Amino acid sequence: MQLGLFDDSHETYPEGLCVLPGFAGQHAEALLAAIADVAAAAPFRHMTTPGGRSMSVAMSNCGARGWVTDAKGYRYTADDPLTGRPWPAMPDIIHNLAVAAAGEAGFAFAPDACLINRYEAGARMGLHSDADEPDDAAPIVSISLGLPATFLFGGLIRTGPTRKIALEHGDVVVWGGPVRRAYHGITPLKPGLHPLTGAARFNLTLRTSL
Ligand code: MD3
Ligand code: FE
Repeated sequence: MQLGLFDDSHETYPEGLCVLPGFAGQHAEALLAAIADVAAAAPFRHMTTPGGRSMSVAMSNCGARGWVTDAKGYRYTADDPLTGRPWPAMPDIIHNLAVAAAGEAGFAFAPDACLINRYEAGARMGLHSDADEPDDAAPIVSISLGLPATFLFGGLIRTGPTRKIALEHGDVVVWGGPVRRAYHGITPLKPGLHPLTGAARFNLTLRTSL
C-alpha cells in the first residue's frame, strides 16, 4: 500500500476488510518460484466466460480444487480441464502465508483452493461478487505480487458507489464477514516493469471452496 501525499492508510475500512501492507514482501521470491512451479504443471490460460468472452486475466490454480469458467459456467473442479490432471498441490509457502494473514485478521482459515491471476498491461477484472463458495463464514485472502493495481471496492449492490484501494507488491488483504460478498474489481493494469515479475502482476486468491 503506497504511503505518501495521498496516504489513505488511516482511512477506516469497512468491517471485515483487513489490509496488511507488505505482509508478503519478505517471501516474494519464494512465492513467485512457487507460482512458476504451479504454472509448469498447470499453465496460465485465458478462460472463457459463460457469455463467450475470453478473460483478459490469465489464470491457473493450485490446491485440492480450482476455480474455472467456460461455456457451462463458473465452478470449482478437482482436475485441470486443460491437462486432465488434478490441479497441482498448494505449495506450503502459499498456504502458510495465507493462514498467517487470516490469523492476523482473527480468522481460523483452511483454504483448499488457490486461484492464481496473471495480469499484463490492459488486463482487468470487471465488478463482480465472489459467489461460488457456499461458506459465508470463511474469509478470502489475497496476495498481490509485481506491478501495482487499482482495486475497486463496492458494496453489496453492483451499481452502488466504489472506492479505490492501491494494491502493491507484497500487500495481503483478508476479506471476511460483511465484505465477503461485496462487489469488487481491478481497473486495467498500467504497463510497467517490476524487478521480480517483469510486465506482470500476480494475484493469489485463497478460498475455502466447500
Ligand atoms: C473483496 N481477484 O479472483 S483479489 C478474483 O486482484 C478477484 O485478482 C482480484 O477478485 C485480483 O475473484 C481481487 C481481492 C479480492 C478477492 C475476493 C474478494 C477481494 C474481494 C471477495 C469479496 C470482497
Ligand atoms: Fe473476486
